[in-house]
Amino acid sequence: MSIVKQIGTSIIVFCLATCTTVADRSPETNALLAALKSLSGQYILLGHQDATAYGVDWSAEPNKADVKSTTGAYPAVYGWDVGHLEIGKPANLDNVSFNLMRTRIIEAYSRGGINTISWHTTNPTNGQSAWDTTRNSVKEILPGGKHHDTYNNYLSRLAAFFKTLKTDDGTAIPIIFRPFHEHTGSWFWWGEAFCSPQEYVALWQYTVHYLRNKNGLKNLLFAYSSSTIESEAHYLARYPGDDYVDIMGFDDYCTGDEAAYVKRMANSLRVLTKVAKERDKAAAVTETGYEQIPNANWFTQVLYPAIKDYPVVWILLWRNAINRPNHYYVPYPAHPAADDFREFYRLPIICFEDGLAPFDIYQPTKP
Ligand code: BMA
Repeated sequence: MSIVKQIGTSIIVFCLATCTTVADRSPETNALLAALKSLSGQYILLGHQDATAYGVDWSAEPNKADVKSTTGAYPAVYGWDVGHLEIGKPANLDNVSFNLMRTRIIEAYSRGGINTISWHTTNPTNGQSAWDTTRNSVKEILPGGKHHDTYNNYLSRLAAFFKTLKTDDGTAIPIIFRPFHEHTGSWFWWGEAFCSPQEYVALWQYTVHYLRNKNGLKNLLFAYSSSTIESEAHYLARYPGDDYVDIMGFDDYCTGDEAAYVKRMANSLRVLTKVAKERDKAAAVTETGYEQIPNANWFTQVLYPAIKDYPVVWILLWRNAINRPNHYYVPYPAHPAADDFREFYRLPIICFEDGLAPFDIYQPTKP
């Protein structure tokens, strides 16, 4: 074989193992990705973490969501978290049983909603939480590291769960997986201070490869999401590469100083939407909100003006915790911000699940 052929073959073999093509994704998953891109700049979808699993004063009731109790509509995007699935627990770190999560994911898909899953994963090196930053764990779980087998076990449990996310007719439900989030901060074991850029990228690529290629999961899209974006260079320093990322995003919360939040959002959104456009990726605000919503006009007067001019396809508000009275981000019906949230719902570019219906986002385009 000539050297040219050899090099060519190696490139093809390498690409078969790593590069994403439409063939790596199911028709419904490709349709979702296309829909996210085409909706960008026209609509901003509203998401809520654990929306249909529990709310401020209820848990596991059918057909219920605080978003719906207040506005009449379900959110367009559902956030879930599979932290603790990796260690074989029946419920996640916020007590959502994985059986209920599966049911709610299937229901959301059947109504035309979108599911995204984050992963506050246990530290495989010592069994402590996602917030355990006592050691440089990432290098120890990569191939050759002494906790690599444990990490493989974690991933195999995730893959097994993801395989069960399907409709009665066997259609695999598209899932936007968002692992190792807020990695530009240093509060999770995969954070900036605890691994090099190369190690973070290697962990990401290994994870994608394990789920998508080794396990043949064709229903996954991957979302890369940092904490507040400081600069383009910083945001991209640990970017795993275009073949490993479908959606680019960031997390940021309003924590009292509304002006500071607005300023941070403007910078993050400017950088995010620029780099996402350059790579032909969808952009999203993967977590945001204002705990307890102390400003009754926050949704229309602070959040909306901050996001409205940027082509982000969704924003996800964090969870309305049950049994933790001060930890909620969506107004329940009696909350002082409920009227404003309803007004936000009615804004023409804001889209809840009822507004998604006409777009048929999972309908594969005809060849
Ligand atoms: C945090 C809080 C925690 C929760 C974690 C993972 O922001 O909501 O209570 O355990 O997210 O969902």
